[in-house]
Amino acid sequence: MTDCLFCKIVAREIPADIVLETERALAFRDVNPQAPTHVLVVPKSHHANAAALAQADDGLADDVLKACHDVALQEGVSESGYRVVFNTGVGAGQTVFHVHAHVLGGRGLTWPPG
Ligand code: DGP
Repeated sequence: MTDCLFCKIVAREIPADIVLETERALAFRDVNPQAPTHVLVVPKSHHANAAALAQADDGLADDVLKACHDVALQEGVSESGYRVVFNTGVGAGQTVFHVHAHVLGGRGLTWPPG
């Protein structure tokens, strides 16, 4: 998609601190981190939200979730615990409409989230 911020990051048209790349997913640090580890994991192809990702072909959602866990391992938060969040829809706080998983860790995480 031409006018999508995260498509532009995938295409390297906008810089990002990339921490992991697979054939179909890209992970980069959130510009406004909410925890010591705060990484966004996106499919390289454009899907607006988690519902669209779930309906994508060929296990793309699996690839994104595996990339989340690989990020957690790489960041050293897999043992202490981490959170994977898909804000889905404006009412849930989604502001960028290219689906992205927030991988948060490195501090205590309270429940329920705000
Ligand atoms: P959400 O509110 O769930 O749609 O999350 C969008 C996240 O994207 C938010 O935490 C801030 C992050 N973000 C917005 N613009 C940029 C950017 O240009 N670069 C990076 N790395 N992150 C961004």
